[in-house]
Amino acid sequence: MERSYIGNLKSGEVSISGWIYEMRVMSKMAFLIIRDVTGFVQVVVKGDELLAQVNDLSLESVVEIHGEVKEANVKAEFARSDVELVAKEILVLNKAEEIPIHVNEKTVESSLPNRLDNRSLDVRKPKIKAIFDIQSTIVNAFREFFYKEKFTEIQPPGIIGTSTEGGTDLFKIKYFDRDAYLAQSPQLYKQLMAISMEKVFSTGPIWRAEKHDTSRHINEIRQMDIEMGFADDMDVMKYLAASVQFIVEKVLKDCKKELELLKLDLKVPEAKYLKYSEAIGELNKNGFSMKEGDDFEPEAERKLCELFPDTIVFTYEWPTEIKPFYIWPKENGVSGGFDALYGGLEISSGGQRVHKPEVLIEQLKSKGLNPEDFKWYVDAFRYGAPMHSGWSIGLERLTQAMLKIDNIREVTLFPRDRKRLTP
Ligand code: AMO
Repeated sequence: MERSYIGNLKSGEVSISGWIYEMRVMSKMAFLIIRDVTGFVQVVVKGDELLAQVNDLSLESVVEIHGEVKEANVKAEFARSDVELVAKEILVLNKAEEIPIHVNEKTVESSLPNRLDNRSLDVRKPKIKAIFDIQSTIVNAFREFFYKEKFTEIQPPGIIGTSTEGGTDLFKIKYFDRDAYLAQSPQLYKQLMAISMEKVFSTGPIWRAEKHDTSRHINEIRQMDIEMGFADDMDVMKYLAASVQFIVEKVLKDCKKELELLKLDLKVPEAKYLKYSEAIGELNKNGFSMKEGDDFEPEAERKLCELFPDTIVFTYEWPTEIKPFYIWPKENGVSGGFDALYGGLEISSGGQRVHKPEVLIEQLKSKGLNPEDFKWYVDAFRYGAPMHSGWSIGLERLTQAMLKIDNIREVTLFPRDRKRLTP
């Protein structure tokens, strides 16, 4: 018999396949809750032979069940409330051993390290799956938005010969007889494409050898980047606000069930644009004592988001000295660099770039870098490079901010941090 999905069951004889999420076995009857990708359904098991079979089963075993769909009034958590299945035949496709973490959310929660060690089981929980269903919608919506805006998706390299974001937090690897590094960002490559193709975007993993151990840092990050010719910092900040608003609208529309499961009241954010000096002024009015040239500590980022709730707070015209070499120096020590804060976190940074080789060489030197190491990059700007700007959103940070989740590892399928390299 052809497989039916649980979400589509209406009436008659069917065959379903899935995992055993819950089992209640009594002397004359058993109730199973079976899960597949479309939902949960209660299966009623009667008769000595079937009951003996169920007695030998375990949670999360994979089964195929043939039976009759009946109208019902089911009260089990997650399960379809309108129908149940009366079992006629149970085929055990793969019996599960005793599971190391709880999958059924009615039971005690397992610790995060334990859950991450068993991620394949962990995502079987509806609330955990909901996080990654929403994350999938986020990436898809990001792509959809920039396709609609006529950007080209590019595939920058993951192995690079020179640092892009400064030398300290690179993972060094052996590349045949040379040293190479894992890319910290698609930065230099997306710029080379923007000065030729004008509008580009990318999504992909990058690596940072930062020795942080916090709830918002990981060492392998998924970045969603754009880069755009003939655009300044304000132009791309507007794109950032519009794309995040589009992403949130899409999640609100397509992930209603998931948002409900996570008990989230998500709102489409507004955008607020503050010059760096204005942001410092706001913070100092609210008990901080910051001075020009200071970077924002996490408390300052949280405070700015508190002052402007449900808002993407842009801080722009950051001091040139604390922004990377590729950020355009405007006048009076102020740069074309910006950050975007949302839900208490920095979700993105970006800026207008240096598109003139002589300025680029000066900038590299002023940051203690050797222009010779960047020759291929600097030279590209000699052959007709328009002004250009861009940014990068950390996918995990955006998910964390939208879903109000404390630890970034919760929104990373297989986090890579200082201690964790498996699974
Ligand atoms: P930046 O280094 O600020 O800028 O990174 C951009 C965004 O990526 C995310 N991110 C991280 N998320 C979690 N853990 C980390 N260790 C981590 N590091 C970065 C954040 C951050 O805002 N090339 C520039 C961007 C540009 O100018 O276009 C860059 O990578 O959300």
